[in-house]
Amino acid sequence: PPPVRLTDYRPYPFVIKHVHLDFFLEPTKTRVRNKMTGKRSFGEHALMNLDGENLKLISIAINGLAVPEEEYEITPEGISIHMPAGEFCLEIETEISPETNTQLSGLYMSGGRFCTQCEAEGFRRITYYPDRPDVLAPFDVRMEADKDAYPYLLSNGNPVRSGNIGTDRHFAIWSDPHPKPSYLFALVAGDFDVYTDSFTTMSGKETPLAIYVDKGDSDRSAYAMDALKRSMSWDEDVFGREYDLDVFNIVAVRDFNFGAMENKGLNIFNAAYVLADGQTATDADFEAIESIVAHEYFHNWTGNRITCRDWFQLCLKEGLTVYRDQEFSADMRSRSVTRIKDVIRLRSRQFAEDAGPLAHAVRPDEYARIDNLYTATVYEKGAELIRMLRVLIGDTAFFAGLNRYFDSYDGKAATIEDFLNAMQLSTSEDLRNFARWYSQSGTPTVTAKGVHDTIARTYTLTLKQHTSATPGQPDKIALPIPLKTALFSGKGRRLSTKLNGQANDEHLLILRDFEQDFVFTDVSSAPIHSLNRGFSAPVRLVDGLNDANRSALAAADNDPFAQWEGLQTLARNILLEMSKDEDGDHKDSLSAFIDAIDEAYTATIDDPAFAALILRMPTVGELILDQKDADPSKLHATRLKLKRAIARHMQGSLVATVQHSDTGVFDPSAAAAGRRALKAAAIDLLSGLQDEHADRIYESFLSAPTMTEKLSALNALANVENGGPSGEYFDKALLAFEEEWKDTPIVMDKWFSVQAMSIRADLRARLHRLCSHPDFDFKNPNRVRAVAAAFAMNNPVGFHAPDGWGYEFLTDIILKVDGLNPALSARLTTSFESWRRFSPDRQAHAEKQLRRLDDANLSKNAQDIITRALA
Ligand code: DPP
Ligand code: ZN
Repeated sequence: PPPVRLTDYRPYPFVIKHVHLDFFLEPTKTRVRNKMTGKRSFGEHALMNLDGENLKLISIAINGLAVPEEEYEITPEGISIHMPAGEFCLEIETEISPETNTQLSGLYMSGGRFCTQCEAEGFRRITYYPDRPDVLAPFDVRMEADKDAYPYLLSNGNPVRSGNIGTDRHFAIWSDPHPKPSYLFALVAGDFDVYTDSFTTMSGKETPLAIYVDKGDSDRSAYAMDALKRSMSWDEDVFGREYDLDVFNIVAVRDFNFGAMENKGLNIFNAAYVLADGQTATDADFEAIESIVAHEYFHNWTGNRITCRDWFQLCLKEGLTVYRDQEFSADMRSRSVTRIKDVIRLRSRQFAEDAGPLAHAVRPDEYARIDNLYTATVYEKGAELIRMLRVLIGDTAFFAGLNRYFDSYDGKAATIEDFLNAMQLSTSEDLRNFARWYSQSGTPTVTAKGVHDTIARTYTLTLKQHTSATPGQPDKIALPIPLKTALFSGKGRRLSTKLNGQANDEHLLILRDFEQDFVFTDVSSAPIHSLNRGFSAPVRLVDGLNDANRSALAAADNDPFAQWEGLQTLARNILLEMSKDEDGDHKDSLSAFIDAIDEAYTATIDDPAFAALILRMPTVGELILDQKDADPSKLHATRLKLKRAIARHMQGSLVATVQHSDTGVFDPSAAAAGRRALKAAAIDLLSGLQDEHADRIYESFLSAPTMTEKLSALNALANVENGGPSGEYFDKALLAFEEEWKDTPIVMDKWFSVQAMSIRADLRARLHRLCSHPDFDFKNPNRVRAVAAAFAMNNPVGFHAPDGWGYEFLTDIILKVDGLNPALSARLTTSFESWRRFSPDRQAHAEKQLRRLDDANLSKNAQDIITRALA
């Protein structure tokens, strides 16, 4: 099929003024009566096209009269109906089978309950409808179901009425006054425990809040509720945005393709991002819950009140909303630690995507399958563009522009152009070139070179930008790249210098051309430049410094991101140097590096979350980005060697850190999480000394008071390579873990994934055991991801095994999943995205498996990824 193109966009020729949906809920035979009123808005063609997929048509009537068969046609995409002139009331009745819907798109069953997922194109699997984001209508929904099996009946908007029908059945009616596109529709029916609270909005309206979870889980909803209330209040304080319905509901379901979904007034969440307490969730889980609850809530304005005209504009809501949730997390936690984690995620996921065959623009101009556009580029790079825009135009213009955007497009479906226009009207900075960031794919590399002139007392910084060709975009144009920059003396003192006559100790350089000189004046001695501070632009930087400069900066830089980045760059360099020359002893560079780490660690120990990041070495996945013909096993071995050297040197302080444990009640705060993160980093380093600390690590597992500590010990045991007591300890620990948590699926997902990420010699046999475990379920995305995605995305040593078994294992899983859930199989297939970066033997094995997939006649979603990967 031909791709969907942005230039083919045409407005829909009908307005839908109101939708009334009636659901008669039965697992295998649900009846849906859909009554739409509306009229033609332009044009004369009498045909109305509605989308529909897997629907059984029962009846169709216009203005109360049955439509004769020759007046409509069922098409592969839906239905075409001859419409009369003027206002119409179109009634369509269809039947669907939620129970057999394993794609988890549309109306389906999870754990015996009805639930929905409609973004992007799931609503057409519920009823015939113009299933596109630019058709907005108010919805009323009536649901009818068995009373005992489905005591709660929920939908969007406000509850209107409910009651009994005879003795066995009941109904509920909900009404959503805010016009919305169909992808924001939601329905839930089932039995739950409910955790309730309320929030009083800035205009004094008390709003009941509720979280619906599995029976027995309501205590574990407290943190999500707290995060929701903080989000509501933060959006009022920072963006002036208030909630707008009488109630707000969240439902947790176990079978879900996304993390969560922002349906108007009825968010549906993957249960993994709702339920948490100290016993069952790690600090990373708490952090994710906080940010996802916030993300979905923030969509109420950026996504729901103002939605997207078409799916090419996906970043309009996602990039902006990720930016908003990142800022929220930064305000709730440590700003610098949050920023570093965001950059780690961007670099490991988005930079990798941008560097391979799946690279695409933040706003692409064509796509084959919309489900495959929910990518790191649209989300994470999309967020970076908003952040960069704020740096470029300043806070005042940024917030003025956002308010203008909210005022101008509330209740409408907008485009990136609309958003940038609102911004442009609020700033004197010309944003025309900035728009290029949305259309050009690939990560720019900025190369820096500085020359000091002692006599003129100037420092000339020459910056160049280059972006490599990406699929469909062989030639690149220059982008405006804002780089926060400071100069330091050789002794590590920050210099106040002049640029364009302005004196400052930090300057904003905007690199607009392919090459540009920036001349700093009043620079008495040769400085060291610190560039892209705070990661002000999403670029790769070749800094033009030597390692001595970087060590000096690492010790002196007052920008925490720059300090951390300096050490990461040193680590990357030494790792690449060591892996190039395996037999060399690299004594001098090693000891200089370890001193720098030790010094930074000691200096930051009062901020444990930050100190933990200092101890973190670049992952194999990150190192691969800098390589051709990469050999992950070798990079892993090198990385282990480096970790071992650090552990040897810092053993005393690492052991002391491991022995520390907070006492008393569990505290999910960022400060307490930081202490546990540091402990985990220390355990991880000590595990590099193979079995030397096995007893200590096992003991730490046994006595762990929190899931974070339990899992960090388990991870450490998983990553001691061979033989020795660690192996026995690992298996003993796994048995104990399984015994304790076998009835708690979200916790058992961790048990599956810690094994899938292990690098022990028995990995392959272990993976096969996991897939035949009685609790393994190809229909449950969390469980499949716990094994397959954990392995393919977080275990580069195993996945890229030189004889190709890792590729074959993943391929076998994709082949089994595809018939059940194409969105999931396509997602797993993206693990092949970097296959051309690896050594020739690995490439041959990967290609063989991609060809196998290509020959298997898979879903359109999976085929789209396979075709692009092989192109
Ligand atoms: N539920 C997904 C998200 O919030 C898609 N909108 O990003
Ligand atoms: Zn989102």
